[in-house]
Amino acid sequence: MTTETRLRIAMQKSGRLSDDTQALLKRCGLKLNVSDRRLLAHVANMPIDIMRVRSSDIPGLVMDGVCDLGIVGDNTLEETALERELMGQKSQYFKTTQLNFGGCRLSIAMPEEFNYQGIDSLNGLRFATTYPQLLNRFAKENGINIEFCLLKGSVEVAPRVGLADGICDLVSTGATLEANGLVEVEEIFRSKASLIQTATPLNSEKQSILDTLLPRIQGVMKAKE
Ligand code: PRT
Repeated sequence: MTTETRLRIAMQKSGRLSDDTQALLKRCGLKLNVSDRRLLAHVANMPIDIMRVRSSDIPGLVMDGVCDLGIVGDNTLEETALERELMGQKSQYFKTTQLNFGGCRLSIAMPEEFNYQGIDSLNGLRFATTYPQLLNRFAKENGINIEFCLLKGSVEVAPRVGLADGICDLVSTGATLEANGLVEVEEIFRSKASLIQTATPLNSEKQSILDTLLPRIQGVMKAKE
């Protein structure tokens, strides 16, 4: 346990989850002054600090106990947990609340002209992805061998430029796949944003802040249903 008495929450600095996360915290009554340059923002009316980082850093910060809570997509969370397990690093956390934003699916998509005949037709192919661990788990569970190349962005362009046979990427509306001549063939993971909590025990001050905050978060989620 630490002697720190302010609850530290990690959220995405900028991107698809940041506006919804900020709106959620504000609706919970937190007075937040998030300016682009300050990466650690103090909440004025509660003993809470908000750490604004890249989404991909949030699971590790919570798993290592640097942040007490984090708001992150299940896709990022699961990918990080698998990666850390593989490297023998600590990957424990509690999923405290499933949030109702950030919905998407991680899917395999192939060029329109590909003759898809079921999962076996993906055997031996190469995929561009940001999520190699989730893709690897899917391949193992389905008894196929695949190769992958890691891309952190613009994954959809990979088949057209000859980098990969197909892709494994996040999809929400499907418009990006369509614009790049790709067709979704297998959904491998469904995701939403989650509030996660460190497995490191909280001291009594932090626990009592969390006991105040959690019902508010759950109330806001219920009101949005
Ligand atoms: O912060 P950092 O840069 O590390 O994270 P990031 O690169 O993952 O950031 P960002 O902002 O792109 O995504 C943050 C989180 O939003 C993701 O981890 C998901 O949990 C969630 N999310 C929900 C999505 C999407 N929907 C989504 N559609 N993340 C990305 N996309 C991309 C997808 O990669 C593809 O390029 O949107 C495109 C497809 O969208 P459609 O609508 O055309 O299907």
